[in-house]
Amino acid sequence: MAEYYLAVDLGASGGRHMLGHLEEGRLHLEEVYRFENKMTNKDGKLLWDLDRLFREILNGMKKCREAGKIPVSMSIDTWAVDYVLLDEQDRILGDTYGYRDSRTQGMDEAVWSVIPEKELYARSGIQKQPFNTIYQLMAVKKRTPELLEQARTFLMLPDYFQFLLTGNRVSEYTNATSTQLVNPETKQWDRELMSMLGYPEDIFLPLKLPGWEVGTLRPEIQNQVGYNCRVVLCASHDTASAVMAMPEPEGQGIYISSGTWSLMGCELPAADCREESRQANFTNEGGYDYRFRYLKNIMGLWMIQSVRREWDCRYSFAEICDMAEQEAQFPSRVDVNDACFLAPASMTEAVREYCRKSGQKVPETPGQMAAVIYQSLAASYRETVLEIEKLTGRNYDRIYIIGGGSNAGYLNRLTADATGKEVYAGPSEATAIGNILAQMQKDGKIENLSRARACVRESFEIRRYSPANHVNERK
Ligand code: LRH
Repeated sequence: MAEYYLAVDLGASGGRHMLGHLEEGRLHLEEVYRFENKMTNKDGKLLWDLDRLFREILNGMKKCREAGKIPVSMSIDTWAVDYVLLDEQDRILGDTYGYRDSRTQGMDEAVWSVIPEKELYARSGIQKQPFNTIYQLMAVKKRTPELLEQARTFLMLPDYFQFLLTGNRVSEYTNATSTQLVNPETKQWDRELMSMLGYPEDIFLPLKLPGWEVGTLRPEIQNQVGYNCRVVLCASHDTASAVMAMPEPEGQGIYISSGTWSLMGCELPAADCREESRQANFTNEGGYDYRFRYLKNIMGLWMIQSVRREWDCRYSFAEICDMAEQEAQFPSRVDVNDACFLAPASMTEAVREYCRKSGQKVPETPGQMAAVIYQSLAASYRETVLEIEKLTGRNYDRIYIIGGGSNAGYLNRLTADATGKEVYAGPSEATAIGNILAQMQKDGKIENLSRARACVRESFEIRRYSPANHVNERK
């Protein structure tokens, strides 16, 4: 009998339940449930609907029973930085904001008035993003200080959902580092920093590593889903799970975890908190086995997802790629990391406006719009490769594109051409795979990360794109 492991992978644009099991050393993956997700605009605030997300988590768990595939364990990962504050009765205090909400405007200055920006980076190794939890908490402190006073527990979103499942409160390390409140040397909460900022330190729980057993399902949950199973921590920051599934055993090479964001970087054994890294806006996120993801956030397929929604989802992603390819000669480019693309009222208008202001040709058709976005993303990948090579003093000959965005064949080719590197694309379900691999390692089914990555390479189709001559073949 196969032993199934369940990954619940919640992304900003959709969630999925994936079951994985091993067969003769290969990982088999099957999707049991999928649902849409997005931040909702409530009275001008961008919020997550956690009740709905939790119902969807349970819906997917029920599907496992219906399929007769009851997992031996499960784990949840989500996007980083967002969190809840719980009161003494474990009820959520206030709204659960999504990271694109503008309440953090000006909060960087407020944090830097306590600890200068350079010092904060040297101490945390985390890049400046307006939405880092450290700035979100400053917004709470400034606007609704009573919530911080009433708070008894701080949990990141995967920790919160796993608390609802098991009744046990646990804080997972990789996702905690995205708060910018963890020290990359001690790998523990930076309680001194918290107290400097006036954040209540006692609401932050001791950090636990992937593989930690959170508990089993509460009786009420068992009744609803029809079974019991263990809940185990994976690397609950989705990007940390995705990078675990890089199909290269030693983790050498540059990766792009491509989804709503493009997270581009390499793995380092220790955080690089030098001033040069800060200036290039590289981050050092905590990873599995205490490896560090030295990477940069690039705006990513969010731009394509947004224009697609504005076109009423008339075209599939594959069609959008094709239309862009037909407009390959369209000349305009945008800086994809410009703040104007983070949460615009209309993405198509934001791209047009950028082109207009910079004196470039304004894209009119969907094909032209997609061409501008894909080509601009590839240009940004090129710059980032140059920065990584300069900052690490190493040359890389390969780029591994993992995650849903690895299906964008046109972008993969553009990336190979723009960077001059061999591009290896896949697996597209990297995050769910990484999630499952952490659970399997806990159970001794797979020895270590290097074996896990070799298993990914042997189990999934990885497509190769060579620069310039566009060779596309099975590795
Ligand atoms: C990708 C991701 C990324 C974070 C962002 C908030 O889903 O977790 O690593 O920077 O969301």
